[in-house]
Amino acid sequence: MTSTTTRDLESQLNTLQQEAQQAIAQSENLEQLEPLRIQYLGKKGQLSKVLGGMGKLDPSDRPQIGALANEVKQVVQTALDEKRGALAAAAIEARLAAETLDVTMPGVYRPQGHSHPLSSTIERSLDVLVGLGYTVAQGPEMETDYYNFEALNTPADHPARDMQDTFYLPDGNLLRTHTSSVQIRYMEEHDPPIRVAAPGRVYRRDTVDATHAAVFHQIELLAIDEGLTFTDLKGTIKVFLEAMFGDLPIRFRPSFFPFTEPSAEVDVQWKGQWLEVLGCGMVDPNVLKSVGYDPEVYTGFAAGFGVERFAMVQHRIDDIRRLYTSDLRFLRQF
Ligand code: 2NL
Repeated sequence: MTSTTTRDLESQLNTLQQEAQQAIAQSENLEQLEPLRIQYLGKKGQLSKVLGGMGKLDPSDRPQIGALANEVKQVVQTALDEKRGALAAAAIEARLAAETLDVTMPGVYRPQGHSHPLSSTIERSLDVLVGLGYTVAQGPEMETDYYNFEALNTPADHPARDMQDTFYLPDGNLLRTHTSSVQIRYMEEHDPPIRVAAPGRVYRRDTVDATHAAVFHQIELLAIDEGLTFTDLKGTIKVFLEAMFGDLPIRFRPSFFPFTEPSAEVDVQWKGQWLEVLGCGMVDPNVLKSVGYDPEVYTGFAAGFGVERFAMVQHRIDDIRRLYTSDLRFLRQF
C-alpha cells in the first residue's frame, strides 16, 4: 500500500513536470505564462496538491518524494523563468519592428506662410531705426485733441482739424491722425536727449480710392538733443532711405507742417521718376515748449512716413486697397 502510494506520487510528479514543461513551451505571450505559474507552482497549485498526499506516506519514504518534488519545482521554475525572458525579449523585438520609422520617406507638405508686405515694411524700417539708436514707442489710437493737435502747434482753426479730415468721437476725443501724439507722450515722460520711433495705425476721414485709405500706418521718428541741425536731419534721412531703397538719388523740397519749421518733403528717384516718400523738418519751438523742453537749449528733427506709400513705392503696387483685401494671389508675390 505504502509503496504504491510512493510510486503514485512519483508518477504524478513526473506527469506534472512534463505537462508543465509542455504548457510553458507552448505559451505564446507573457499573459499566458503567469496563469501557468499559478496553476503549477501556486499555493493552491498542482505541486502543492501532490505534496498534500505526502502525509499518507511512510515517513521513511518522505525524503525521497520530497527531493523529487523539489527537483520538479526547480525544473518548472527554471522553465518559467527562461520562457519569461524569451517572451519579454520577443515582445521588445516585435515592438521595435512595429515602431520602425522610415526616415527616407517623403515628408508631409505643409504650406509656409510669410509676413504681409505692410508688416515686413514696418519691421525693416524699425530694424534700420533701432540700428541708428532709436527706441520704439507706442501709444493709444484714441486720443485727446491736446495730444493729436494742440501740443503739436496746430491751432484750433487749422485746416488739419477740419471735420473733413478727422474722425471725432461723440465724447470729444478723436482717432489719432498721426503717431506724433505718441512722440508728445514720450517727451512728457523723458528728458532729452531722445531718439524715438513711433509706428502705428492712424485714421483720416478721406474718401477711399487708389491712394487713400481711412485707416493706414505711419512711422514717425524724432530726435531731440543740444545742437541738432538740419544737416543731422538730412544725414539721417539719407542713411535711412538708402537702407530701405538702396542708393537712389534723393531730393528735399520745401514744404509745410504745423509742427516743424523749416519743413521738407523728400522724394526718391526711380526709373527717371521722382516719388515722394516722406515729410520731415526741424521741430517747431512751440512743440518743445508744450512738453517743457527749453527751445533755447534743445533743437530736434522729426520725420513721418506712410507705411503703405513706402510699400507701394518699393513693390510698385498701383492701388492701396490691394494691401487690405487679403487676395492670396496678390500677397504671395512678396
Ligand atoms: C507727413 C510727415 C511729419 C512730423 C511728422 C513731428 C512730431 C513731433 C514734432 C514735430 Cl512730436 N514733428 N512729426 C514732422 C514732420 C513731418 O510727417 O507726411 N505726415 C503725414
